[in-house]
Amino acid sequence: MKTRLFTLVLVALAVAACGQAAAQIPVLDDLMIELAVEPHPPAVGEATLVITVTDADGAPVEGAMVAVHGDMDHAGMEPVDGESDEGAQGVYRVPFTWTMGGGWILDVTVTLPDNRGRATERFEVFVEAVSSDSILNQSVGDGATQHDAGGGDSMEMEMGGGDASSHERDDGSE
Ligand SMILES: [Cu+2]
Repeated sequence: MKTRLFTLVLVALAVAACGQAAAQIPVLDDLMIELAVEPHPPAVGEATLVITVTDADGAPVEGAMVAVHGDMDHAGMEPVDGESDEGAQGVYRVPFTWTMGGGWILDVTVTLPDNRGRATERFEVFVEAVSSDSILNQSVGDGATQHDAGGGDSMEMEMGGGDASSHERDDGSE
């Protein structure tokens, strides 16, 4: 009985401490948080999350700290976290890794300088199971095994073998 009471007191203390820390940063509901994923469409492997933050007037929010917490929509996966660079003109870039294809849930938290405020926005992203480097993925553009994830046709194809035959000028200096 005595130990149980002791445990309860400890838990109560922990909750109180958490509440205090959170209360120091006001939650903002007028920040606009937008997400773009590079490369697009998202595929297993390295990625960059491009997050644009604007205020109620549409002005870019500078000097913020942007953190991303990613979970898959099924159990048993390690979450993936990322933190932004310093940002410029309200655009922040977060290096990220899609560790598996499927449904992802991203919580993007923006913290203003000097803890003046904080906002969190949730995004859902579908990630192709095929690596972005795979030849399977690169042939999607041919319509062979098209898997339309409902997005626009913004697939970027990288054609191998640079065209080295630049213009040969005949400047007539003979
Ligand atoms: Cu998974």
